[in-house]
Amino acid sequence: MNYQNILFAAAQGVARLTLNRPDKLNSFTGAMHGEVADALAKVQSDKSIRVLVINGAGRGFCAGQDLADPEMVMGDTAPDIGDVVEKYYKPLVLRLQNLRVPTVAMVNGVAAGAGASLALACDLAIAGKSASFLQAFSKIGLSPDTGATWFLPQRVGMARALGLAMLADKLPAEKAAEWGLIWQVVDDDALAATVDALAKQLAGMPTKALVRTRQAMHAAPNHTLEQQLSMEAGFMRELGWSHDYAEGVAAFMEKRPPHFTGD
Ligand code: T3D
Repeated sequence: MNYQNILFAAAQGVARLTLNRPDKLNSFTGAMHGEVADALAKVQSDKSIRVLVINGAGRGFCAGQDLADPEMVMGDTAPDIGDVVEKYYKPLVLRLQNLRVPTVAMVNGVAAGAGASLALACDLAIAGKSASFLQAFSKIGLSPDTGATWFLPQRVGMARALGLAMLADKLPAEKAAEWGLIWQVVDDDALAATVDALAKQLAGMPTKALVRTRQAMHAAPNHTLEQQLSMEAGFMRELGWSHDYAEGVAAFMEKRPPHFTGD
């Protein structure tokens, strides 16, 4: 596929997906969704990729749905926004959650609407100090989507989640980190280097263990303690037979750094 709305490249185990509609703050069109889905399929099938970094071109991360996208513009009949969510945003979150590698959102500017949700759907979100998170939905008469109602209350608690979503105030990156919405905030000019170092670190880690960690953490709210303990045991059983576990233990015993392959 020839990408017009994103940039995608992979090298040394790190895949980088850049939302590339800077003039429109990288807001999502149907075409961009198709390209993102194609790039995520590449990540899923290319075993040399060990981590995915998502960022936005220009001054923003992503402003959510492009409100001028022909698919969304009101004609004689109102569009079915539920269909748009089912067709694009729900699969996007599920693809990210089921991705076989860890994911990092490099939030270089405003993340609004589904753009904020996209950052939250990644495993680790790192933002520059000038970035912000905006639950823009109520400003246009909608309720949050793309998993925002799932991720927000789990990370910041119900009081803050409801305040953010109902009032649609911009949450500055530093407060987002303070509240536990994102992993880290750094100076704007340190963002690229910080994310590069993190991506390199993740690309050298035991990939399957990281992904099982994500899955277990996200499954917990819907499980009883007993169900969660069983899930943990299942993952430990599987990982216990992995190359990376054998390597991790051998490296520990031999007092040397491990060489994880993701197998
Ligand atoms: O279809 C559905 O609705 C279902 C799916 C919903 C998921 C959603 O994401 S709903 C939420 C959609 N997003 C928004 O409502 C955010 C709208 N944007 C804003 O509120 C502001 O742009 C920001 C707060 C994000 C940034 O403000 P600011 O002042 O830094 O930038 P700006 O001047 O508003 O935007 C710069 C340009 O990007 C501008 O274009 P122009 O006038 O220079 O040609 C603006 O129109 C464009 N832009 C920003 N966001 C969007 C957008 N164009 C289309 N859609 C956008 N979402």
